[in-house]
Amino acid sequence: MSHALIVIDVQNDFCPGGALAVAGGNDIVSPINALMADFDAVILTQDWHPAGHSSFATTHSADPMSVIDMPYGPQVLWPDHCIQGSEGAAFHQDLNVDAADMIIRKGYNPAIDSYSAFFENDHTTPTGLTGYLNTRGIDTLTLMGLATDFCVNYSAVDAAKLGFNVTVRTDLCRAIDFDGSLAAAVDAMKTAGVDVV
Ligand code: VGL
Ligand code: ZN
Repeated sequence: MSHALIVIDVQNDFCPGGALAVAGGNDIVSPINALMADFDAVILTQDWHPAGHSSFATTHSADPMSVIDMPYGPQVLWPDHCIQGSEGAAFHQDLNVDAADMIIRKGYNPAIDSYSAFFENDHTTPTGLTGYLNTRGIDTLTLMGLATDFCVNYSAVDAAKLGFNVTVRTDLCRAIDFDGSLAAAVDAMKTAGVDVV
């Protein structure tokens, strides 16, 4: 059994002061760093959107947090966030990025959002992470990071569907919790067979 830690989107824009701030997002950084040495591999994800991304409310002249129908299904429209190369897209300054074996970026396709570390929101286009984990013989994953109800949730559900043993450490996640999204996410993860602790 080879066990990877996957740290989801611990980036400035998801921390207090950021464009899509998640309350308490910065509180999880030190405890995440402290866990890294316990794993066979450490993987970080980085939300990485081009300016004018289709998940941005400004792109559609719509209100942030409104929902539109995209060809792949409903899409929440977010404030502009995690624009490639910006300070908001950078990892939190205290995150131990040097400990990462692998950094996987997602959301770079202008037409499709990508909450999950495994597939874009069409649930079809792969990011390549599955191949990376499989070729390294990793079968067990512990996930944490931001935000519980979006990128952590989608990543955990996809990982479980792909056959990995998946644990989500909710104490080391923080949620956006918009319109019941946190409760729905916990349900979805449990239904998919994720160990939500
Ligand atoms: C996320 C909304 C938009 C996340 C990313 O990291 O959970 N949420 N982009
Ligand atoms: Zn995003």
